[in-house]
Amino acid sequence: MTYTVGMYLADRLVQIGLKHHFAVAGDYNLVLLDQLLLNKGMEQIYCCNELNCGFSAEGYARSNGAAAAVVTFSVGAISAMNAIGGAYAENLPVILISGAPNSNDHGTGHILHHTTGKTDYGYQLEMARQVTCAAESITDAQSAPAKIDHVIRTALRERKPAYLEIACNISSEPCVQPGPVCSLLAEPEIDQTSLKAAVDATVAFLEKSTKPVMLVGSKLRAANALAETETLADKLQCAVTIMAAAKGFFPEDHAGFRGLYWGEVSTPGAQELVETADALLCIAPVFNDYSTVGWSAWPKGPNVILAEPDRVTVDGRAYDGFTLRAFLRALAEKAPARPASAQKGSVPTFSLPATSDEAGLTNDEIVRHINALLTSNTTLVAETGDSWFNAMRMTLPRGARVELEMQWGHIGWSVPSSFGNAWALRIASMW
Ligand SMILES: Cc1ncc(C[n+]2csc(CCOP(=O)(O)OP(=O)(O)O)c2C)c(N)n1
Repeated sequence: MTYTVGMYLADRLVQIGLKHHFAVAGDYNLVLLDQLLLNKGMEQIYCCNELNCGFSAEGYARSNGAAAAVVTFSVGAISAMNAIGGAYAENLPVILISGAPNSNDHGTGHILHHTTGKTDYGYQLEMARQVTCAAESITDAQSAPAKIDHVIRTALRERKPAYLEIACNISSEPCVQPGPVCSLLAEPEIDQTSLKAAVDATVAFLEKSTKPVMLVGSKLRAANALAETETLADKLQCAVTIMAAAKGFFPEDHAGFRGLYWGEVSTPGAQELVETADALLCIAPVFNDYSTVGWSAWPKGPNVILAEPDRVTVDGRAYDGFTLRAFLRALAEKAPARPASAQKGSVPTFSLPATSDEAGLTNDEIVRHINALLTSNTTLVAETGDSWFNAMRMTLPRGARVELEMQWGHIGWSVPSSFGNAWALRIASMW
């Protein structure tokens, strides 16, 4: 059998760990979908519309690390772009793959169905560039491998969605086969000089402090540094607080865990801890209007150490050229023990009013009953709106996961995202 562009794409998706891709068919991607189906390493999960398809891939990426959604041109892809904007906001590498007009149609003045009626078909690529970290249009088989690899590599490195459109006559064109995957998955190179300087400056800063506090933010999972953060907490022995969008990103049974910091709506004691810390180590935070409670709870100033996915700012100096994961790992080796901030009090929670057999179906009762159902295997997906606040009131057993979409905040996201997430967890439970 001739090896084709579609087969190349399928092999690459399987190589980066996809066991499924999400799809809605249309004239522009029919041949591509058939090519993808030839690969037995990956199942096609069919969706009822493209917005759901995009959100299913978004949910899959939450548990699997990456995902793909395959849609038809314009009438499909433009619907999916809302979910891709969400994946951008939430730092999830979802590859949006759209079928596209026949390469022979370009420049003919042909008006094609499903398009806006323009005879220049480049508008979708232009739109996609605004919500992805890399976007390519494939109109010939020869350049397909480089474009596919560029898009996938960039998405994995940046933890952002990326976009590919493939002319409908090109998916079944002959193509070279891909090499091994390690080149796509390789960890970025680390500037050891900069890393050492950042770690030394942070250690010096922490050594001068008596009651540092850690604040865990929502970009931590995308930075692949959940375990490293816990190891650092073990070493520092200080109080650890989480931001709302990072619920579940730090184990709540950890000796240092001291609750949710959300300004005025923090769990009891957490606001005072964070706002009186003489060193506040903010790890992968997103400070937006929600998380700062309308800019009233935005940690800033000389006490703040800002450890972001691509840079660390401490004591008036910025360091880059290494990953957050590498920084936290190196910091944990040298960090001093600073237990003072964690010594006072028990782990705080939002209190619920006493229940009774006659209690009605109130928010309090819903929180109580759902919380009682949570186990270390649960993934709790909290829909945009009131559910966010209910999720914050839950106490999580170790291992329980919470999914939130607090940056994008699309109502209706939770059902398709849960669907995709469940497919990914099905793989994990089969391993
Ligand atoms: C796609 C989208 N459209 C509009 C909004 C604006 N919006 C925010 S909350 C909300 C109402 C949500 O009502 P409901 O789903 O009942 O949530 P709850 O009352 O539990 O917060 C709307 C329309 C949004 N967040 N997302």
